[in-house]
Amino acid sequence: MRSDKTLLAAGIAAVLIGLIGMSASIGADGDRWESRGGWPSLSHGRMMGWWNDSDHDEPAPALFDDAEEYQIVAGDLFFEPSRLTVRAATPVNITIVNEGRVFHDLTISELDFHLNADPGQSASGGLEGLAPGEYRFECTVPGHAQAGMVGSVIVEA
Ligand SMILES: [Cu+2]
Repeated sequence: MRSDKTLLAAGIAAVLIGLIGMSASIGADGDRWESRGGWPSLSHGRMMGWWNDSDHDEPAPALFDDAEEYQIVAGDLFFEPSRLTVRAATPVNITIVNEGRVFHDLTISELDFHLNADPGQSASGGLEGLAPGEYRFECTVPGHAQAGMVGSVIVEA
């Protein structure tokens, strides 16, 4: 006799198998797009550099005490919120929570700021002394920024 637990386990296994299949197809699509030369050359070169340098292994920027805390959810393929407004010259800690099924990062190239998070994981890093302005962030996994994983940190005076 099958118990509810058995059915639940079978259901979870089916979902996991489905997710693995989806991840594999995302990777295959990325390779296919790349071989067509569909990426803008500048971001393609930068992204390839990012992957080759394995910056995704580097530690997150140090957190600050008494900082204002902000959280950004990374999904497949979006950031929520995609706009963050912070005050200039105020320490800020940013946390990325990856609720997606694939690896994502949050990179502010202009500030050399990188947060990397595997599915179900989060990562936090600090920023301080920001001058007023708008700083673009994006996910640097090939194809993700083009698919919508971009946003801005607005620093108000
Ligand atoms: Cu991503």
